[in-house]
This record gives sequence, structure tokens and C-alpha cells, in this order.
Amino acid sequence: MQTFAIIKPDAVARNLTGEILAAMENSGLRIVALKRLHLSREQAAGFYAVHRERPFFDSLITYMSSGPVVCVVLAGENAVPRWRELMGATDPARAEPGTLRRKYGQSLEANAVHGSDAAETAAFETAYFFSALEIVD
Ligand code: 3AN
Repeated sequence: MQTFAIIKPDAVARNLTGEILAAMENSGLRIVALKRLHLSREQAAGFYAVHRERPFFDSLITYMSSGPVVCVVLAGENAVPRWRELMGATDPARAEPGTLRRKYGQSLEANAVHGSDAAETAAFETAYFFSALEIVD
């Protein structure tokens, strides 16, 4: 199984890319694709299109396009739920101790990392950023 992850602008800006990539690998997941990008507002809006009716959408787009992000495709057995568990709950204040959002998240919005919530979402999100040639499993 594969899942799609983003190291978000707040974490990249604080030089946490290496620590978060290490946490992915230490958990046994394999990094099969990796890319650093600075999203435009349009690119961020396309990625988060499912949230376009939510009250926080505009703020989320501003934040996600505020600086570079690192996009990662992870592979391994049950990769989707395993990466969600490692990230922790959306709100860092409610995330379990030891999770990445608890350790590195700054707010409900600036919560350090993204992870697909299902295999179908992972397929859409991966294809949004990577061509088949860029995924090396
Ligand atoms: P998750 O990333 O845990 O799956 P989603 O998909 O509900 O959470 O939300 C997508 C992103 O939108 C979150 N990672 C967070 O950055 C932001 N977000 C979610 N809920 C809120 C909220 N109530 N206020 C501000 N930002 C939010």
C-alpha cells in the first residue's frame, strides 16, 4: 500500500524536514518519491478542493502557499493508517504524545504534516504531484 504525505510550510521553515523524514523511515515506511515545491495559491486550492466550502479554506490556501513544502510518497503494509497514526490528530493540542503533530504542530492549521485519509485519496493526491516515472518502489 502507498500513501501521500506533505511536510507543511511551518515545519519546512523550522528545518524539521530531516527529522520528519527520519521518523517516516524509523517507523518502517519506505520513501518511494520525494519532492520539494513552493505551491501557488491555485495549486494549493486544487489539492484541497474537497475543502473548498469549509470556512477555513482561504486561510488554509494562504498558509499552504506561504513557503516550500516537501511532498513524499510512502510505501509499506497499511501505509495509510500507519502514517495517520504517526501524524496524530488534526489539532496538535489533541494529538497523542509522541506523534509528529503533537511534537511539531503549532496550531490546528499549521499542523506540520499532511497524510491521505484513505487509499483512494492517496491515489488522487499522489497523481496531483508525481508522475508514474517519479515513483520508485
Ligand atoms: P487532516 O489533515 O487531519 O486529515 P482535514 O483533512 O480535516 O485534516 O483538514 C485539512 C487541513 O485543513 C488540516 N491539516 C489543517 O491544516 C486544516 N484545518 C482543518 N480543520 C481546520 C480548522 N477548523 N481550522 C483551521 N484549519 C483547519
